[in-house]
Amino acid sequence: MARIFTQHRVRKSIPLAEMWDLNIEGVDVDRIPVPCCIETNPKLISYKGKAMLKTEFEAKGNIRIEFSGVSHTALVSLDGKLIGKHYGAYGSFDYILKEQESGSHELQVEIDNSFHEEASLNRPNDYYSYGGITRPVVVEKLDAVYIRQIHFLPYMKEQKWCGNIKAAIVNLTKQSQVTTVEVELAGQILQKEVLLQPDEEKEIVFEQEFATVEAYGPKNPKLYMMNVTIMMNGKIIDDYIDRIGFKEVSVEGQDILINGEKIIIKGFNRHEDYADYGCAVPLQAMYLDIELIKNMGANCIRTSHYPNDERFLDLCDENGILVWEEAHARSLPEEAMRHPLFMEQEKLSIYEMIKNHYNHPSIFVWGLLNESCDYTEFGRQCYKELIEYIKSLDNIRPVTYAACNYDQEVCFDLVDIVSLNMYPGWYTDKTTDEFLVDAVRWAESQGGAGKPMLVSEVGAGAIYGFRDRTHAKWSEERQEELLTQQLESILDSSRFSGVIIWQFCDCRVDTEWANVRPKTQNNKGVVDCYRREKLAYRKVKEIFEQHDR
Ligand code: ADA
Repeated sequence: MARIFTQHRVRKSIPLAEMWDLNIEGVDVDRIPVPCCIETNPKLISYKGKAMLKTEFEAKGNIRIEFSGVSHTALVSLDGKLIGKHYGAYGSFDYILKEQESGSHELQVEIDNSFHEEASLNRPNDYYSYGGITRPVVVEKLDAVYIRQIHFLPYMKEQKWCGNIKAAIVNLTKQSQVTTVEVELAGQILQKEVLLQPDEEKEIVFEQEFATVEAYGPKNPKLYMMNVTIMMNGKIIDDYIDRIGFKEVSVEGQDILINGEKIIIKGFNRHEDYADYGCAVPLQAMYLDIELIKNMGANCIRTSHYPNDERFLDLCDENGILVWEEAHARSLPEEAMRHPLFMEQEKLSIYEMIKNHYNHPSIFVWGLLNESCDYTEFGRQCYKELIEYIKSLDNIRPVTYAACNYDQEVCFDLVDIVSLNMYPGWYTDKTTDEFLVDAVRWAESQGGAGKPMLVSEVGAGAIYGFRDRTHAKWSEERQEELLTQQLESILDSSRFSGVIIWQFCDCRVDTEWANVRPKTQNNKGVVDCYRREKLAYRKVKEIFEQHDR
């Protein structure tokens, strides 16, 4: 997996070219970087359809090919043979290929970013469905046995930190293998002898007390390297390094607690979108975003409306920025949730998100189905099934979803935190205070009584550079004015555990939204798509720093 730290010292990754061949029928393009959005090429700036990407690499024996993000439908072939099909632009997926012949191998990926029949989560929307291999690809050499996954769960017992470590190891051979699995963490070494049958996968569990470690939190983002190795015949044949933190998140009455301490969320919704690079946001731009968000005194990011690049989560971990990570979906009406593939594809997005991102200490809540059909019996069944599915993969972190159907909601009883999107002064003349009173009434009367409440979206639009003394709509002055009213009211309310501003940066939207989106962008960022600050930037900084409760 592409991370911002070294994840393997023993397991070797096979170098891949940075430029791949590109073939699109009828379009005169032949090369593209990976990762990259195809829309970065001016000839493809609004292209919707199929594209073929190809590269070669040298390898032999067992290999693992991992894609961290292909948008949004991928057909993957090796040496002309189909090895898999994947749908979902924001999830990591991998293939294990055994005993490959020594020599050059051709990797081919046919991508499709059109709103085709089988893409239940991609529909014309208030963000852009880019195309391409938009996140890094890694090819690794594997030995006879490898570590598929490590999950770390920290918890407090009798005032001492403990850790539950689950290692999934896989025997790739037709013989049984005797191995030693070792975990090194915070100065402790844990070992277990493991016998694996041919082709067997086994989960090895370690429980351990870590009495001397420091807690992880926004003010002290203390990370520990967890190094897991497999030894066979006295030789280390595989390793897996991850960064973890000792943190507990819980919900108590109306409060969200981190390590038993009440937290007030001051955050931003952030789309993965950077001007000409689209959703293939370079690490440098991710780094800039974190610095700008930190500089405003924010302590949280919501990954609206899909799981993010793992390198971004790594940056959040080390900067103590809390993360609401969300499975892929935005504003699906009942008819979309009745799509025959919807449930399967939404579950895949959830599965890949939690399986791959489980260890990130920055993640404090899982989200799903932003502003979707949470007001009908059918919709409720979907929410119920999906929230239970999330809980089956992680029964520790709270779950929430961002609602906007107010007095129609029938799903607040299913979540741990009640979250509402509202745009007082922008989409409605209601004041923020009036909205908050209504919100509490809706929550209290529709299954969310006594639960923590968050304003998961609030904001206003502004076109960068449009300044106006009359504070006309779309002016930076109007945005600043509205955000000031909204944030002051929400952060002064003791009933709410915080606010997440819509949004950090302007982002491209699908052409079908052009009529309601100047510049075919969602312009509610406090910075524009080039990260140029609007007037609201400094105002938010002032308000967030004032409200340091
Ligand atoms: C919604 C939605 C966001 C965005 C926002 C807006 O609440 O969740 O994706 O569309 O409104 O700008 O209107």
